[in-house]
Amino acid sequence: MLLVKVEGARTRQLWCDLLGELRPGLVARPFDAPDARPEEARYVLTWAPAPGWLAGLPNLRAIFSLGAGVDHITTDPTWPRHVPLVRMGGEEPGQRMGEYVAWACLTLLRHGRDFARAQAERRWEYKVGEDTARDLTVGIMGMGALGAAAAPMLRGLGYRVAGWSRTRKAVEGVESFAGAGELDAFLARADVLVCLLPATPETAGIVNRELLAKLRPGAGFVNAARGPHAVVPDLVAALDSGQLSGAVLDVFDPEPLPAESPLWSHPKVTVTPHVASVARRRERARYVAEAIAGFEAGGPLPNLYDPVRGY
Ligand code: NDP
Ligand code: OXD
Repeated sequence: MLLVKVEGARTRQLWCDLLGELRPGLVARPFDAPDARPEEARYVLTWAPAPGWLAGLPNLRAIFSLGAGVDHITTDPTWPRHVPLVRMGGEEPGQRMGEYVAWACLTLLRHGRDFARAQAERRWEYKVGEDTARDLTVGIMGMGALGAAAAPMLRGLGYRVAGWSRTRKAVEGVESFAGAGELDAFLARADVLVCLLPATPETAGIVNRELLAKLRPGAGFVNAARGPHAVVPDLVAALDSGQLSGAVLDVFDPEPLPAESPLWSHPKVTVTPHVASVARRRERARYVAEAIAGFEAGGPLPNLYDPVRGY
């Protein structure tokens, strides 16, 4: 049995219906269904389970995260660490994240925020910048599945692309920087900094005053990873001083972004509600169904969380 624990009774049922269709024989149930027995649960599909809930499932074989990030699961101190934790994968999340990053970089380049404000005030604001994408370097922090998918899309628009990761990468047309020792050189390249890192103790608060000061003056910033990566007062200070010319933010701490946050009304900030890469439900259900099929046939589970790396 697979238990689905996500918000909304109708949504839970939709997941169960899809999983049952894609893997006939798999009994998928909303976690709160009358016949959902914790001791029979072999798999769960979840986003942010209440702390302690996973620990109450004694016979789990795998946990499937609805998202590529799993911090909403691993922040539960009681989550069963001996159970494999599968991060969402497949092709669609990369395509969608690439689209979001491309849009965010272009909206920074082509003054999207200024035009949206001008339109809301019925103002004809003529503004054409000097640069084209070909004049700019996008620096992607986090060259994993999503960063690697975004890079060629940016290249296709004409941007130069640099990537920073823990280990060196060979992605065509992308200058690779690796580890803490190469972070400053990477930052010095970036006209637009894009954060696609996982949330780990090492990456918490990484986009702070010190880091922002190392970017080229007037750089843009895009955060589509996790809210805790960016220190909001430092971000606002960099925007106000002109060190940053603009920011596009999809993720916040907490979410939803509280109404009193200065980010909502900041003239240089575009806010989106954690929508950068939400793959279609059917595609995600297919990924889970295929992973279970492979696992039950004796193969390995894909895209596993590594407790040593923390992502
Ligand atoms: P991956 O695990 O595939 O990639 C993570 C990348 O970050 C890797 O390149 C890794 O390096 C690098 N990295 C991790 N820690 C460090 C570090 N300390 N220093 C330098 N580089 C580091 O993850 P994904 O690409 O699939 O996803 C990235 C994140 O995006 C997710 O964790 C999630 O938080 C966020 N996300 C946001 C979504 C949204 O809609 N806004 C949707 C989906 C995901 P290496 O390659 O060397 O291991
Ligand atoms: C995430 C996701 O991890 O939506 O944010 O996949």
